[in-house]
Amino acid sequence: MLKNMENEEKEKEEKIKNNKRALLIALTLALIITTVAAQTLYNFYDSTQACRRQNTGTWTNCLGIYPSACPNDRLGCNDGTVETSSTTTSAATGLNMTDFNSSELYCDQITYVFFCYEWWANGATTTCTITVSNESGANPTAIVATCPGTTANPGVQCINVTATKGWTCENFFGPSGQRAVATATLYRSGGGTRTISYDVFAFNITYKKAPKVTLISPANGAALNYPNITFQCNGHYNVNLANVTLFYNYSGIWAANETISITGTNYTANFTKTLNPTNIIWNCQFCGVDGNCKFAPANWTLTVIDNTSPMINSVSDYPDPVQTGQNITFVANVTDDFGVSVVQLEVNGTNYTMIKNTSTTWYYVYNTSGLSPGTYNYTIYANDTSGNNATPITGNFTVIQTLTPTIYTDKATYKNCSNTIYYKISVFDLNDQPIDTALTNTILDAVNATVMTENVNTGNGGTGVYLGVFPIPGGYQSGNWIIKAMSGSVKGQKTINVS
Ligand SMILES: [Ca+2]
Ligand SMILES: [Ca+2]
Ligand SMILES: [Ca+2]
Ligand SMILES: [Ca+2]
Repeated sequence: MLKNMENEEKEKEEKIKNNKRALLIALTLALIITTVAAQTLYNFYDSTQACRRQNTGTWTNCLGIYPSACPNDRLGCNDGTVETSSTTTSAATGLNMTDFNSSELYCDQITYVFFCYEWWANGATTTCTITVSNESGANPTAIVATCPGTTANPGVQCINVTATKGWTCENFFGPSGQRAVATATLYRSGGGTRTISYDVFAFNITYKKAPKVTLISPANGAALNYPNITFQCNGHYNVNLANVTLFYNYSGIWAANETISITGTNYTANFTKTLNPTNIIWNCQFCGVDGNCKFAPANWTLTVIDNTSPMINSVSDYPDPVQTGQNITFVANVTDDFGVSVVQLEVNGTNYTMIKNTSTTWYYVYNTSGLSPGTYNYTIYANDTSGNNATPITGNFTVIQTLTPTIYTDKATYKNCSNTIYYKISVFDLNDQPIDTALTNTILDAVNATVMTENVNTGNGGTGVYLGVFPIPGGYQSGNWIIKAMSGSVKGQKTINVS
């Protein structure tokens, strides 16, 4: 029977206050203040589910109605409404009571258990016991061995039986489990009928509540071959939930990773994380607005594996053909589900480590000085952070002989003459290949600044001879002059002297 709710509320508040006071003192005294989860205590008063009485050695139904409220429940309230049992012989009499509340789903921990009773007999009794069991009646432990008096005096007695049994929430709460049972057994002393009256025969439990937490996915022990993983868990409570936190040891240390503020009494949380291959354990902690927090009963394990090879999506090389001594740049596009570790280029029997440019692009600039004209194969290799190898990709490129425009001048030294110099330059392709020629005569001053450009010829498709005339600006009448000839990326230059 539930006690008057108002009184229960007051007692609950008083216990909370005392609890907070004790906590404050403990924290003040402690040199090192660690995290102390706020826990609210709850009281549970007898919710008798079943009652049987023993009359002259035979078990039979009780007088009251169980479960029900007082006074139909005759055992839960100190109200003078009593159960009775009797014996007319030397056979035993007594009472057997089972006590639980299946609708309370959020008991987290039993804090205290008291057994309260008030009984009396109409005459002398002997060999009296009250036992308690946390196994639905099995393995009872005697907590009372004193026979009742013949009046109600001294009133309700409560015995602290917290340490008598290893009480669990299931003994008193939830849909199923081994239940708490109390049993009285008495015998008459002398002759005649002995009737025993029981006004109170009940457990009184103080317990802590917490949300119920369930881990949903990835399933315990899962091995997943992808980096983006959603951890899903559910919490429910009889008061609103405040937040849920994902905990795991991904960094090597068990720690909170992310907390989500939530509302309502039932919440399914999703935490999506990008992980590297690893073995982790994880759990979710839900907290109610009453400050009570709870993890799922057991951590789950997860193995993140990478057994998928990286992909070399494309390779390129430029310029191709490349002239001897010039650079050729190799580019590879490589992707992986977790991460590309190394991309290598093999040219002419030597491996070169390519350089990461973007998340998927790797390059290497290779100088062809060591290569004779000809066609060469190259191969790109890649592996990921778990050591999986990509299928190599092969390409080729051609090295051609260097084309250096050769500059001929008609004189070794030029004389300044009225600030005008006549010059004659010839440019030849050594292989007599068609080339796009851009011939410039660029005069550089002492600080390497261009002072004049003229006589540009392009696209004649072959070798040629170019003649030009240029004036020399004031202040630059003498010194070394550089003439440059360019053909694509190939260039030649020559220095002439003006005196
Ligand atoms: Ca009473
Ligand atoms: Ca009563
Ligand atoms: Ca991979
Ligand atoms: Ca090529």
